[in-house]
Parts: sequence; structure tokens; C-alpha cells
Amino acid sequence: MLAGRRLYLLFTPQLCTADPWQTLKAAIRGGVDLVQWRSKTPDDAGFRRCRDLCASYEVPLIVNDDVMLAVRGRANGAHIGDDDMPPDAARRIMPRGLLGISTHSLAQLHEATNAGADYVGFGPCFPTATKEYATGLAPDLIEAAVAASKVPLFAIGGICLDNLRSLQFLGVSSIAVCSTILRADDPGTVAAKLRNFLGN
Ligand code: TZP
Ligand code: MG
Repeated sequence: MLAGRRLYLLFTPQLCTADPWQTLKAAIRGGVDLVQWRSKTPDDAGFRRCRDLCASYEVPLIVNDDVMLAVRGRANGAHIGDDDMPPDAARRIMPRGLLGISTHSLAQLHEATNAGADYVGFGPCFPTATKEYATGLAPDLIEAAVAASKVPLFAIGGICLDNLRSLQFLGVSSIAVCSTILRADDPGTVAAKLRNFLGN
């Protein structure tokens, strides 16, 4: 289900400059091929709307943080980070869904893989206000993580059209983005340009 997916949108309705649903639709039409439900407030109706929209485009949906919601809401998986439940607990609750894990170092990358991650996020690659990271990781570290990863690795953090190429030189082929699409004047065009850079 993850094979070949390279443009992962962290869909946070509260961050959208324009109407969130128009934004999500335009982003998927532009080439987003994996979506994360990352609402900053509980919103079951919003989640269901997001799930149904993604399903209508056959784009898998992952739930951030809330593994119970992923199972209860029949999403395709859940994503957990440092502050969330540990991977073994997530796996017990969600035996079959995709499990994504946030990582920031080679040690965490190996831990996540050993814990059964289906994919990892790795970053922050650049400073980003979305998660208040003032600096990005060293390029050497990003390059080493891409080379070492045994599961799909989505580079994350401050990625935009202007810096994507520099990550591709480090071997990055898959990215996770939030603000560069959600806060764009034309989300569909930005998604299409990112898609074009990443290839089909
Ligand atoms: N984890 C590491 S950086 C980040 C997350 C959730 C934020 C990504 O958002 P943006 O706006 O693409 O920098
Ligand atoms: Mg989290």
C-alpha cells in the first residue's frame, strides 16, 4: 500500500489558508499520494470527511497520534512520535494497519525499524514553524539515514519547492509536507510541482 508513494501531506485543517476541503482536494489532484489526519483539535466529523475524500481518490489515510481513532475510524494506519504511545502498544491495538514512526537520529531509525515501523518520518530537514524547530539536521545525517533505512523514509520538516532539490542530492525520494501546501496561495499547483520534482 505504501509502495511508490512519495508525496505525503500532513493535513492540518487549522493551518490551511483557504478552505481546508478545497485545499485537500486540490493537493490530492496535484499529486499528493498519502495523507495524514493531523487536526490540532478533536474533530470526528472532520476525520470522517477526510477519510471519505481520501478513499474516493484511493489515497491511504494515516492518523497522527491517535491509534485508537485509526482503528475505530478504519483508517489505513497511524503515526506515532516521541510523545505518543510506544510502538509495541500501538501494534497491539492495531495489528494490521500501517505504522509510521517519527525519527530524528540513526539510533531512533534503527529502533523504529526493529519495532516494526512500516515507514519512518526523518527530520527536521530544515527549520520549520509548524513544529517550532529552529534548525534542521545535518545533511550528512540525512544522507546516512536515507542510505541506512530498511523501510520507506519520508524526509520531513520545512520542505518546499526551493529546497527539495538539495534533499534529492542526499538520496531523498519521498517527502512529508504540511505548510508549503496548506499555506500556499495555490495548493494544487504547489503539490503538482513537488510531484513533478519527485517523479511519478
Ligand atoms: N515533524 C517533524 S517536522 C514537522 C513534523 C510534524 C513539521 C512539518 O511541517 P512543515 O510545515 O512541512 O515544515
Ligand atoms: Mg505525535
